[in-house]
Amino acid sequence: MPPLRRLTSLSCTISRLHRLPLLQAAAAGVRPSSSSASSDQSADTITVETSVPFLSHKCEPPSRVVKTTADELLGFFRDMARMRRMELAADALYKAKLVRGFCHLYDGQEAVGVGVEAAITRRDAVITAYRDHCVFLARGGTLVEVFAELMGRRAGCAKGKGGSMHLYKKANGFYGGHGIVGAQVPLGCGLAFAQKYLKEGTVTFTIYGDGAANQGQLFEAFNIAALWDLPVILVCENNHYGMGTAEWRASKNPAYYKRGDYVPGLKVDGMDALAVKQACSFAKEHALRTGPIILEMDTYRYHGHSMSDPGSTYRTRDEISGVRQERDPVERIRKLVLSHEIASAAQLKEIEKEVRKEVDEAITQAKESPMPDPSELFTNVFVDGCGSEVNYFMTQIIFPSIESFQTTADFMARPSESIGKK
Ligand SMILES: Cc1ncc(C[n+]2csc(CCOP(=O)(O)OP(=O)(O)O)c2C)c(N)n1
Ligand SMILES: [Mg+2]
Repeated sequence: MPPLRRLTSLSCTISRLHRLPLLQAAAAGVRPSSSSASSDQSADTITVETSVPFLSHKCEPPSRVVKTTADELLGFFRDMARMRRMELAADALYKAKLVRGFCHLYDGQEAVGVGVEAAITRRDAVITAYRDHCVFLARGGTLVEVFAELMGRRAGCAKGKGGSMHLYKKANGFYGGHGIVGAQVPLGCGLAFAQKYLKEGTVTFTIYGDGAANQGQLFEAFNIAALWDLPVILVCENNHYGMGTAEWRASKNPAYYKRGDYVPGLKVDGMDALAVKQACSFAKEHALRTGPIILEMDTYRYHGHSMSDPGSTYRTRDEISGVRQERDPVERIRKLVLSHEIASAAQLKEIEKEVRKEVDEAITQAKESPMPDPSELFTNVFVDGCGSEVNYFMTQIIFPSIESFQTTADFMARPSESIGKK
């Protein structure tokens, strides 16, 4: 069972819930279409129409009517609330100087993370850029692994050596976390090539931004992916800004779902987790049958580009608060849960309280994890036996204060207390 669809204690009690008046559903701004009231409501199918129609390029769009369940909606709510809380906590840790280096937050974009995951399995692959914390969590990474990695500690998913931009969990099909804008797109096509070559029947989702969408390497990757019918889904997370640059300043044609020319595409409301799920299921099927497809996710980031960007110099505060009010992905699911009488407002608050506690506990645990041992300095740099050996000259140039050694093996053989001392 995909972990994002787990049962919560709430789903056992929903049938006893007081039915909300219909007016309340209307006030919530969502249109419930059908839900049957049986004794096991958590498993019943609920159908919901996507917030806006899909726009398509060279393909027939999927239906706007999405099937879901009470369980799935509650799972989306909990998972997105956890992501939101984690990102706010990461912001605070950064400001407290416990996180150093780069840090790019995902709050606002959570529906893409959970929606992609809801449509695929862990045998499928996902690869993304540096805005990776929540994608890692969606792929089954833990809060402790994220916070420890951000703080450079051993319990991090990359042993504290990668940091915010390089979260990784190969066992769950998550291939990073990449800092070079756009570079993950050809890498993702390479993963899809391997999947096809090995006849795995799986696909790769390679996620990039609207800024990255203007890079030459993407078009080269589209070409090969289309030529070889690779099972790759090219997900453009269009949050409408690059690094302090609005999309209209950087893109002659901001219809990113059409930018693959001969590659079909769909434009999706990336603030609507159910629309994302629907589009990703459709795209997975398409990619396995026919080859690449682009999904442009229309989304928004609330924070600045990274921690050094206040995020308010190239856009107005009104724009940001308008998106929060009208399109927030967590609030959308809250309204659906309430309008379908799946849980009460108080129960959803309780979930948020539980999530806050989970995040606080994870931070405490991450802080208790030690820093990496100095002997780890040159491990995991190259695949064993496939890369250059770290040698005397490199260490003398880059780390002149570190004791000289001839090969990695010599270095590794040193007692760790002696490392760092001449
Ligand atoms: C090849 C390369 N060029 C420039 C940068 C600096 N840079 C980092 S993020 C970024 C903007 C990318 O924006 P977008 O693709 O929209 O992604 P978002 O940050 O909005 O998620 C730039 C120019 C980089 N990391 N790599
Ligand atoms: Mg962007």
